[in-house]
Amino acid sequence: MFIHVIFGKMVAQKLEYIFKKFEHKGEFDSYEELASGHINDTYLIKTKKKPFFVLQRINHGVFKDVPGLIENKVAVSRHIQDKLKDLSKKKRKRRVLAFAKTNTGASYHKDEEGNYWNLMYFIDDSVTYETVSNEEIAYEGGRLMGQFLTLTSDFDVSKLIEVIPRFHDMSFRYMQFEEALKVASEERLNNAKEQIQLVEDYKEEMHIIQGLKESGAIRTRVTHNDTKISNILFNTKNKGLCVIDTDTVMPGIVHYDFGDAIRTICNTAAEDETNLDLVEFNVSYYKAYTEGFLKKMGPFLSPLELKYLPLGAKTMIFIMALRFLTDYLNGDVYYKTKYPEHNFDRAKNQFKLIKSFSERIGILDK
Ligand code: GN1
Ligand code: MG
Repeated sequence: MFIHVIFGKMVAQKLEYIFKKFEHKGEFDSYEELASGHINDTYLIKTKKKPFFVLQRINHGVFKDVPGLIENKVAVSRHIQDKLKDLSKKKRKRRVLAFAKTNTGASYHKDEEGNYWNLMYFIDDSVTYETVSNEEIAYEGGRLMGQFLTLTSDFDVSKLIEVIPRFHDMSFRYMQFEEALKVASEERLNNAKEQIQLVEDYKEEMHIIQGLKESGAIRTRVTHNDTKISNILFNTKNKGLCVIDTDTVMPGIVHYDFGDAIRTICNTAAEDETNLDLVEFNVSYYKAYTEGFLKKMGPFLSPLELKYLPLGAKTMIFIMALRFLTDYLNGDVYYKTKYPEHNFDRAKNQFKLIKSFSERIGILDK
């Protein structure tokens, strides 16, 4: 308890120190860790008088070019702010992330230990979910993601850096998996026998979308690349407000964003639920999400992009299963974990979801 108090005070002092490096009128009062992400450290900074802020330490082990990443997300936010200029200032502030500048006019602060920090304005009276509990939320999630893609559709994609090269590239992820098989412990290889076989079973089908991307049949556009439900902000009446966590905004294809959202929205349980009986693919949420998504994005899609959306969903569930499994085999070096089998449990969860997806939807068109 005592150690906790001291540690909490040290963290508060550090966060206050960093917070003061940015230009704003806020006076630091307290902080809360927002612990749902697997990569960065994110804190809600409560000030004596609102607005509150979100202070984030970007993991520079994972993201090799943090200044480039921050440039990406600030530029995309500005673009959206511009597109929403007909809204009142008050409304606009709730629809798109706004970043604070440092006292020296930069978009990030690099501290003495080499850590990179960025600061955003917190959007008040908002909620996020780890799972979806009704169709309205699924629909709104789809509408908001579709809107994000339409608002960024005229952004020059060549201006964005690839924050993690080949992020959703199946051959790259498969190659990493093969490397992990070579270094994994006997124990973990043995535990994961069944899942390793599943990777082989699905492998061919799971490369189809990438083939279409590489052949140029499916176009590259600005995509978010981490569209899980917890990255969609809702107001207290469950209306979609704003897409958050834009760290991975970079060139991609529509299937990445459609699919990654489906992966979490249609899972009846959270991503790391260990009771696999609770993990099912909810088809009515799929329909609701797709309806909301296409309401915005439909006119922007080619017939081929449209045709491959269901396979995009299956592929994104698979790629996460593969990445969690790979990290488990590597000895948990990438994702934050809370216990030794955490990555393995996440992988099993995603494999169960693919199975349920296949039973309940199948691939409509190949
Ligand atoms: C990671 O850190 P977080 O939670 O925003 C990961 C995503 C995964 C997600 C799984 C840079 O995102 O690709 O979908 O975990 N981000 C990175 O929950 O690897
Ligand atoms: Mg993320």
